[in-house]
Amino acid sequence: MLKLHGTSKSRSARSLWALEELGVKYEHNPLEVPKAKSPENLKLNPNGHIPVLEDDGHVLWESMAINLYLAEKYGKAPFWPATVAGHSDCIRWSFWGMTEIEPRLMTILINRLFLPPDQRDEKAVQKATDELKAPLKVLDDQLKGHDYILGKDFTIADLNVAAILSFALLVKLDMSATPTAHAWLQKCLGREANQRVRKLA
Ligand SMILES: N[C@@H](CCC(=O)N[C@@H](CS)C(=O)NCC(=O)O)C(=O)O
Repeated sequence: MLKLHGTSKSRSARSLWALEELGVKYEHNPLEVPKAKSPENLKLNPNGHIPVLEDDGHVLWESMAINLYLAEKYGKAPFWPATVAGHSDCIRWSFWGMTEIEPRLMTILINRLFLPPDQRDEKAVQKATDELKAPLKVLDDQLKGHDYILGKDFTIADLNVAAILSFALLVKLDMSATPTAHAWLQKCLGREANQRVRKLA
């Protein structure tokens, strides 16, 4: 039995979205962020983070690893492409999201929403915003003439990158210079499977 630990109000939303897209049966433990370092969760993930997936005794953490695992084990083409080259494209774009996009968006998120106002660093926000321009243009160019990142179909690459980029909407990042990427992001986040996740604890 599949079990996903982590509230939808966290990065666990990414893996819940993957589970919903795949249409598999799973149990959801909506563990809240402050409880991620509980003794029970530390036994599953020594980092004390969510999400954590359990699949018949296999315990997996790191949201992107969970999603690629779920796509490979339970997905079919085109969501999980049929070829090794297609798999490498999904891995490539997922790593790209994690390294080029997520740290910068986290800097903005922390300094715009999480820290108390007197501890916020506006210079760090500006630097991260500037640094996002080049990778967002890469995504925008990739999507020109394509419905989705790998072509005409929605894949785990779209899900992973859109899930990371959903933070951009939270911090109201100006994406007007990359309108194709912005429209694609809205389209991906508007999918029914993701809307169902928004209603979960
Ligand atoms: N790189 C990890 C990050 C996981 C992570 O930091 N999760 C946060 C919630 S969004 C967490 O568990 N925070 C609790 C803590 O650090 O105590 C992933 O993508 O799964």
